[in-house]
Amino acid sequence: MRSARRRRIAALAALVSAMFFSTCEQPEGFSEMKLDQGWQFRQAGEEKWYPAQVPGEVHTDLLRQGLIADPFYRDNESTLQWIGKTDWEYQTRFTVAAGLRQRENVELVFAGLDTYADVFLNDSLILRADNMFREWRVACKSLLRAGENTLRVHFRSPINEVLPRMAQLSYQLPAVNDHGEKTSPYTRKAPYHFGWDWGPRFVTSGIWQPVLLEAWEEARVVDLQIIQNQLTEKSARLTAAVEIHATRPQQAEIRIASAENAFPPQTVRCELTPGVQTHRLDFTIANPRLWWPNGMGEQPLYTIHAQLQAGGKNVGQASRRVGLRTVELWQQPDAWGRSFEFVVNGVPVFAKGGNWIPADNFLNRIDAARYAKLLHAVQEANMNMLRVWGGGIYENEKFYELCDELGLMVWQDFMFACSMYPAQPADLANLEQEAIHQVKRLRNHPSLVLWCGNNEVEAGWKGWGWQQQCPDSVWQDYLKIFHGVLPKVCATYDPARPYWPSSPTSYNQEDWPGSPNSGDMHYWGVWHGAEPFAAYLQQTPRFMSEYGFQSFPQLKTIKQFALPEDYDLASPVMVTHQKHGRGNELIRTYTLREFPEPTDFASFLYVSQIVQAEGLKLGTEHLRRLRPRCMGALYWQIDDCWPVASWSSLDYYGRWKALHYFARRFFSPILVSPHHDSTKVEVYIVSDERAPVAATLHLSLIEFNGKVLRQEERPVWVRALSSTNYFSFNKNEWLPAGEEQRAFLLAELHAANGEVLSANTLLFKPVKELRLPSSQISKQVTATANGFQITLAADQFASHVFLTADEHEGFFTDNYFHLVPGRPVTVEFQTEGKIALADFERSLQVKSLTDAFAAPLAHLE
Ligand code: BMA
Repeated sequence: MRSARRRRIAALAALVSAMFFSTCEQPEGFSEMKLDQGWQFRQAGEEKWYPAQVPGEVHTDLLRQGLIADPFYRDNESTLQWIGKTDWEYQTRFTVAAGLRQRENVELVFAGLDTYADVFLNDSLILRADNMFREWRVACKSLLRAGENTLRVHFRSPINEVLPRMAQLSYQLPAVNDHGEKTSPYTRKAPYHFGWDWGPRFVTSGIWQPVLLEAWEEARVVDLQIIQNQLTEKSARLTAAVEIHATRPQQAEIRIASAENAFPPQTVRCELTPGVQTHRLDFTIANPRLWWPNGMGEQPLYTIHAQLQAGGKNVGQASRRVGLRTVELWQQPDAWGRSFEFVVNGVPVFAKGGNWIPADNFLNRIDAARYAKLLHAVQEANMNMLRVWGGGIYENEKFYELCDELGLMVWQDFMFACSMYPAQPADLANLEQEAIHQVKRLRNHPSLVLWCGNNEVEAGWKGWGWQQQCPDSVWQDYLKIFHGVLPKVCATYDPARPYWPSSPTSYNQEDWPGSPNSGDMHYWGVWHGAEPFAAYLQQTPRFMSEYGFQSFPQLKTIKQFALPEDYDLASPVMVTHQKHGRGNELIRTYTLREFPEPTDFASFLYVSQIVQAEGLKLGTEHLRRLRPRCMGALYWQIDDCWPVASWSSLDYYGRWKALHYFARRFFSPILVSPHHDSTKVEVYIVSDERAPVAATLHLSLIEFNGKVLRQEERPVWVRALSSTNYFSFNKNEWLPAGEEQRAFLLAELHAANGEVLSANTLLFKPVKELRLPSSQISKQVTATANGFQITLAADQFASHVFLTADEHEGFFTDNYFHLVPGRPVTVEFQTEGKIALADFERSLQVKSLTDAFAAPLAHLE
C-alpha cells in the first residue's frame, strides 16, 4: 500500500518535472546564432582569401588548402616557423533579419580568440582581444545592419607583438621551453605553442572557440553555480546561485528542478534591478547518491536546471550537471612533517594518475571522440587523477564532462609554466579576468579537486639560477600573481575548493619547493639527473606530482611521420621528433645500464618502452607502498600533442605504450608488490579499497625453464586503505647460488572466488645479467565478434611479450606481459574493421625480450 503510494507520488513528481523541462526548451526572449559558416582567411596584406574553418586556427587552415605541408611530417616543423611571425585575417559575412535590430540587446560572443585579435564589425573596431583564455562579449546592436554584415578578425603575430615591450627591459624573463625569442611569458596563450621538451613550436593564431550572435530582451541568465553547503548520507543541502544580467527593474521568478527528479521543482520570486546580480535558492536532495573517484565507488550525476521568468515569459535558463561529494586537501602535522592528501567524502584517497598535456598542437583537432578515447584509457589504467598541467590550456568542456563521468579527479593548474611572468597593472587585470572566467566555467564539475597557481615557477626561481638573471621585482611580481590575484579569485568565486600556489611547493613558503616533508614534489633525479632508477626508492614525498622517463612510440606511429631512410636516431627527422636536448642519449644510457644493445631500430623502440615501463613500475610501486606517508603518484606524462619520443604512456594516436599496460597493473586497486634489496624480499599488499578483503597470497619461485623451486600460500586479510608487508624471506634461504640469474618470483593475490586481484613478477637481476632463454611461443588465433582472440603459450619463461599487427588498426587487451611455462595467456585484438582471419594471422607478430638482442641472453652461461 505504502509503496504503491510512493510510486504514485514519484510518477506525479516525474510528470511535474517533465512538464517543467518541456517548457524550458528555449527562452522566448533569447536567440542565438552560431557564426561558424562562410569564414575565409588570408595572410594580412595579401589579396586572395581562402576558405577557413571556425573554430580553428591558421596552420590547419593552410594545410587544408594545400598551402603548406603537414607540420608533423618528417622535419617540416622548421620550414613553417614563418606562420607564427605573420599577421592573419579572418572574415565572414552573415545575414540578420530586420527584426534583430528591434531586440533590446544584441551581443557578439567570442568564446576564445588566439590571441592578439582586432575584431571589426562592418569595418568598425569592436574589440581588441589579448588573451586566448578569456571569453569576450561585445554589445553590437548599433553596428548591425539588416541584411548582410561583415565580421573581420585581424590577428597580429603573437611573437612580433611583444618584441618591442621586451626591448625596453634590461633583463629577459626566463622561459626555458620557449624555443624562440622567449616572448611567451608576455602573452596569455598556451605556453606549449612556443615549443616544449616534448612539443614542436607552432605559434598559432585563430578563432579557436565558437563565435555566437546572441539577442535577448530584459534579462538573461549569465551563470548558474550549484553550491554544496552540507552533505550527509541523508541529505545534500545545496544552493543554486543564479547570476542574472537585467536591463530594467522588474519582478521575476526563478525556478529550479533536476532532470533526475531528485527534488521537487522550486520557485522563488525576485526583484531584478538593472545590472548584474545573483539570486540564491536553497534546496535539498534527500538520500543523495555520492560521487566517488574511479575505483572507490560510482559517479552519479545530477542535472540541475534553472529557469528565469519575467513578464510571464521564460527569458533565460542554464543547466549544470553536478556530482555530490566533499573534497578536502588535508595537510596535517604528522611523524614525517605534514601530510598532503585528498580526502573525498571523508575518505583519504591515494591519487593515481598522470600529467595531462593538450592532446594536439592544433586544438581544433581534439574532438569529443579523441577526448573519450584518451580518457577511457586513463580510467582503464585504474587511474583516478589527472593533473591538467600549466603549460597547456584550460581544457574544453567535454574533457571535464568525461572526467566527471569516469571518476577522474582533476588537479587544475592555471596556465603558467616554467617561466617568470610580468605583473604590470594591465597584466594583472588581464589574468584576473582570465581566472574569473575559467573558475566560473569549471567550478561545478565534481571531478575538479584543486586549483594550482602554476607549474614549476617557484622551483625555477629558487633553483634554476633565475634570481641571478632577474631583478627582485620579478619575484614580487610572482607573489602578486600566485599569492595575490589567483588565490583571491578562487576564494571569491570557488571558496570550497583548495588553492595551491605552485607545483611543486611546500607548506611553508620558506621551505624548498618540493621538499619531502610537506606539499607536493617533482622528482627528476631519474631522467634529468641521470640517476639510476633505484634512486626512486630513496624518495619519500608526501605527494609525487611529477616523475617520469621517456620512450619512443612504436614503429607503426613512427611510420606515420618518417620514411624508412629516417629510421636512425641521428637522422634529422628523428632529431626533430625528440625535443629534449639529451633525450636520445639518456634513453640509450639507461637502456645499456640494464640491457644489451638492441639489434635494430625497431628493437630499440620496443626496448625503450620496456625501460620506461619497468622504471616507472619500480618508482610507482614504491610510492604506493609508502602509503600513508605518500598519498599520490602522478607520473609525467599521459599523452602527446604530436608523434614524438616523450615521457607519455599514450602516444599521439592514443596507442598504448608498454607503460600504459604496466600502469593498469601497478595502479590496480589492490596491488601485490614484491620488492627486494641485497639480502631479503618483502611482499607488500597495497589496498585502495574502502573495505577489507579476504584473499590468498600465492608465491612461486620458478626457474625460467618452468621448474618450480618453491611455493607458499597464505590467507591474508587485506586491510582497507593501507600498505602492509605481508611476507618476507631471506634471499640466501630461497635462492641458492646462481638462481638469481635463472629464476623469478611470481606473486599472486587471489580473491575468495578465485579471481586474480593482482599478479606481479620480480626479477632479481638487471636483464643483461639474467640467463633469459630464447623461448618458443605458440599462438592460436580465433575470430570473435569484434576481432580476434589470441592464446599464447611459451615453453620457457618469455619476458615482455609484445604483440603487433601493424597493418591493422585495433587494440590488444593486454601486451608487454610475461609468459610463464604451463600458463597460457589469452588476449583479444579489438577492431572496428573487418579483417579476414588469414590476413590477421599473417600480420600478427609476437616477440619477447630476447628477440630484441643479437645473441640470446643465455650466452652469458
Ligand atoms: C616537468 C614538466 C614539464 C616538462 C617535464 C619533462 O617538470 O613540468 O615542464 O616537460 O618536466 O622535462
